[in-house]
Amino acid sequence: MADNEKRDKDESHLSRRGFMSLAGTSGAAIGASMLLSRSPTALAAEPRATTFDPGTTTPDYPPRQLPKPGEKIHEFDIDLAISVHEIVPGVEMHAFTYNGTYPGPEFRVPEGDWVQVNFTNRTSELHTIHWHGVQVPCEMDGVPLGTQWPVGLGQTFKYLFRAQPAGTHFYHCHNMTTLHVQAGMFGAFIIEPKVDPVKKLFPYEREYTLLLSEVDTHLVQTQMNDMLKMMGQMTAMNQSAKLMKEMNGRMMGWFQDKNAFLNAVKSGYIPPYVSSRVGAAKPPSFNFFMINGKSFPMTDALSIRSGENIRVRLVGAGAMPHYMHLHGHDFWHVCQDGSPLANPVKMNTIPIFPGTTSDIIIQGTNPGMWHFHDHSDLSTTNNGQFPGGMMTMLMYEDADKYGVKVPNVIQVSS
Ligand SMILES: [Cu+2]
Repeated sequence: MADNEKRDKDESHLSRRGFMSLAGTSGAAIGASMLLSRSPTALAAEPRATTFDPGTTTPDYPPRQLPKPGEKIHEFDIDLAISVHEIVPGVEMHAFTYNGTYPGPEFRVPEGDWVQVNFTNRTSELHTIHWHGVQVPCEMDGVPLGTQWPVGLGQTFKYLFRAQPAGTHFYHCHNMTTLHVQAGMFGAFIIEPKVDPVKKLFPYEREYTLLLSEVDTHLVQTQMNDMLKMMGQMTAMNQSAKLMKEMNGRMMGWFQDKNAFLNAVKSGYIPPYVSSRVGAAKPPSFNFFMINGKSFPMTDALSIRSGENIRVRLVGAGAMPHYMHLHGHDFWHVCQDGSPLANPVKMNTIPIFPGTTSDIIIQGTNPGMWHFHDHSDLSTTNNGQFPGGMMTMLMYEDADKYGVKVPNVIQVSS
């Protein structure tokens, strides 16, 4: 953190209210309504998640504690660089990648253990990491200018926090989030519970994590080029501390508070949403829809055997809702935003809203090859062509044994 704190003191009093308000999501409300809609019976092993007790959102460990001498710390290095990512053959994009992969690596930590992530930025853009759903101390929340200075070229920020609460969570960049998440800055963060009520109820061996997201490849290409050009110039000019100080305010669009912003507008400052300094100011028009960074037919299938339970962790990592539908089966919705549900809900289509995670259990009850896909027809296309996008297959490894006879072909056009 030291590097980030060394900047000018008077820059550190910027208003945090605007940034903090971005942190709220509708996820908690969705989870709560699902919890309340069922009687608290089935998952008695996790009573904290099953009753309406105002205390149940209290973290198990005080978030502002620090590790005591001798306590184990899981240490991870994350390097952010620019890599080429292939969504489907013929479609490559430049991406911001955590440790070179799109999405970033999946991290798994036991509940209650300490985590230290050494995040090094090797691009000229500014970045952070936000630990979505994790009850970290405020300074570790990764909101640029809200809780920390964004991490610049060549800088390392050490994120230190305790892994809580248990469940399926994720991490992502919180600087220029619309662009940087599309460019690949997200990954799964799984906190493994001491006792897993889901495993107790539905014994399983295999599990899969599916990060759902989408990208406007044209917008990412244009904006990344423009931003890198601008940031490259700023980095080159950053030889003078005085110049950087002026640029922070005037060029970056950072203000001490609302009044400073209003005064700047009165004296001629044009906000970027009125007239962008870097490329066209327009919202994304998504053309590729991905599971773990790949679109159909390059998505990985889910393997299952008859009689087996598999756990699937679904993460709404992008900006659009998705409606994951499984053919030929019902499945059990067992966790929302990491927390086990009071009573699992049986369904065949589950909405995954941005910022939410849902865990489901699929039971191997109908041998065959089955589509599992976003039921929004928009999202089962590649650049407007069906089939493609957010689609994968549930594949029974023992389908032959049951006499299943279906054509096994890869389709990229109909
Ligand atoms: Cu970023």
